[in-house]
Amino acid sequence: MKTMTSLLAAMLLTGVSATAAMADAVPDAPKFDAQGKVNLVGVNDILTYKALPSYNQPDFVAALEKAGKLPPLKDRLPKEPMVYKTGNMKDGIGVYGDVMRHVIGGRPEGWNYWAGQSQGWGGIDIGLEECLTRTGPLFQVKAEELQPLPNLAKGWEWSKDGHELTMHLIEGAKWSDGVDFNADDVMFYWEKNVLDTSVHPLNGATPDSWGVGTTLTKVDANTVKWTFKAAFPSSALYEMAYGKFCPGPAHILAPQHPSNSKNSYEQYKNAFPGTYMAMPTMGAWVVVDHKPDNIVVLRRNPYYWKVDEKGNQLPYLNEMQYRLSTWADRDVQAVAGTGDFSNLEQAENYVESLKKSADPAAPARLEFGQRTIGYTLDFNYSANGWGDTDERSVAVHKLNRDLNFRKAVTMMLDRQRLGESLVKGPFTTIYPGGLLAGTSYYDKDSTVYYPFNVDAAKKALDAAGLKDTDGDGLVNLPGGKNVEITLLANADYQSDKSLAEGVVAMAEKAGLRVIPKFVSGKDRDAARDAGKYDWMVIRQGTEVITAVQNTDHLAPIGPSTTDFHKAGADGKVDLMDFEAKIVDVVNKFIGASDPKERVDLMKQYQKLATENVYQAGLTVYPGALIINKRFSNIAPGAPIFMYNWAEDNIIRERVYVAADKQSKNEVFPNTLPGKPGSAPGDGLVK
Ligand code: BQZ
Ligand code: CA
Repeated sequence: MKTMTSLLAAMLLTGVSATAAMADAVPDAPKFDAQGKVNLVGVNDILTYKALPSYNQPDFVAALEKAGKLPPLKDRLPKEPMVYKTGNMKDGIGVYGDVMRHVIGGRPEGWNYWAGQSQGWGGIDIGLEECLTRTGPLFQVKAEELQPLPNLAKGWEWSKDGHELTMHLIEGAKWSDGVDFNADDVMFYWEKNVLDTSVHPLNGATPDSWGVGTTLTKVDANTVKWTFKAAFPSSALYEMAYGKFCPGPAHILAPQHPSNSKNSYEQYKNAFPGTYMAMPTMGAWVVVDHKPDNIVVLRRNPYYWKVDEKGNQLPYLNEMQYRLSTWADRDVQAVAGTGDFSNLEQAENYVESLKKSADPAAPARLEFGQRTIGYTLDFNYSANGWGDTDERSVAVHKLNRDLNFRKAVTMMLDRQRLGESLVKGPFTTIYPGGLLAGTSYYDKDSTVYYPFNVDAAKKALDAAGLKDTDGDGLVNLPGGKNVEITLLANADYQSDKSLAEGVVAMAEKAGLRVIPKFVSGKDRDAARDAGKYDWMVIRQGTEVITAVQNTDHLAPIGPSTTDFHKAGADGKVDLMDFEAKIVDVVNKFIGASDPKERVDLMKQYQKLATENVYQAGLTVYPGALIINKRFSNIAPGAPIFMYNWAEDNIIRERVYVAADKQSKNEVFPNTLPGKPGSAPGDGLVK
């Protein structure tokens, strides 16, 4: 296992990365072992659902209950709460108190997640949106037992033929305002936010996300039933986890929905602005204050439906804070100890962060995981009107659909140098595209790689019909002007900008003019979602790590499931031939239940995607989890990104700080959230 000092030493040694590859074989990545050792367990070792003889809560909450300011604890908890098993908690049963201070680069737009509003990312929405199943903690589940954890759905059973899945919801649980949670919340989300295609939930849920043709019906107050075209579709349960099936409070949302009011869809989306506090949640903490560009503060949810084996109602931490700053500042504050948490994911910050946290007296611990941060160069493939339709854009989108052109693009990229432009040493490695090396469904022999070769790239441009007809060193469209390509990248991350600048420079060398478009936060998301780009540098999602999560992002199995090819003006996705094969393979994978068949299908996906340069991989590297040392119950080896981000993976509701280590950083000590719609910092129960 690599220690901090040997990692630092390795970085000073240049030239450790792989030599130039033979054609087609993917070069072996420089060895990089994850630092933390994961303790693999079974699903039933983590949690269960049962009623306990008695329950406890923080003293200040008990005092507020005694003062009649909220109902008795036993009436706030469900019939059978979720119970975390002590055996799976690294430091055991915890104590109440303290706050976790996050620093994030996003900005809350409002609280209507179900209509596509971002809450600033960085763990805010992950904490607020509880989902039917849960997958973040699956990094610790042994392969033979791998399946999504129950969550709001506490159990389920398949019909004999596997086409129906009956799902049992937690009974008697309540939203943070005390209103019952039940199947009506699930059905409102499904019918009025997923099936209603005028609504676009954040994180991309579409009617096809659980398999084309899938339906969902209510059986009774605590039971819903899924019906699938395929038998025993294993992926479906993964898509019922974060970010696709996290139902919202129907009693608050439905009155604002266009089907029940005079609101337009835009008004429905904006019905719960950033100034609206205490939006009901099933999560462990509730928003009580929001100072724009400054901070978001959340206080513990007195109706939270999870406990430990001693009956202590979770969470242990009374408060969550999110400082509104930059993603880079998150790393700086975490290693300095003025912030408590960071997913170290921007390679530029690795040197400084490692140096600072190497000191035994450093306030935070830093632990690297395996390589799961992968970047690609994506092509907008729509030639039928998704995105810009001006002549120049359409011409470029058509070029993107030409394999010679894409081969030229992938061979003009020196991935070695792109990686090293971020950080030297054993971190980055060449990423051809497709599934990431070292992940469960990855197959090296099915991975095609076109090595860096500028001359070959120029030949391929020529084969795509692009010649420099006016001799200025840049290729022209047949009979026309120089080709000009817009390249979209997220301005909030230095890594994204550095990689985009690298692509621009390397394209120029091969005779291709590329114009970078750095756009921030929600505007970047909007440009991405509307296809307002020719090329895009983007950090890849869980689908290239797990294949089973966000599988619908791998190919346009529906009109709006991928970020790079959505339906055009005619409502259809103008699939390319190889792409139609990829769609077929991905649909089969979503519907398949036989593990062998699934492995084989992903080999087919990998071959088709890399051979056709579907998305041009750039580089891939490991991230590191930085957490302040005063926190307990952080599972060893928790990755920053796998099935989900670390803000889910570490199960924050069971993280605690020992009494003698607790800080005095709570902004609203001894208070509970007020009523939905309160003003920021107002109406708290005390
Ligand atoms: C982690 C994550 C938690 C979204 C976001 C952000 C958005 C994207 C992506 C990551 C941030 C952090 O990532 O970088 O470390 O905390 O929030 O949600 O990049 O702009 O749209 O997909 O997850
Ligand atoms: Ca020219």
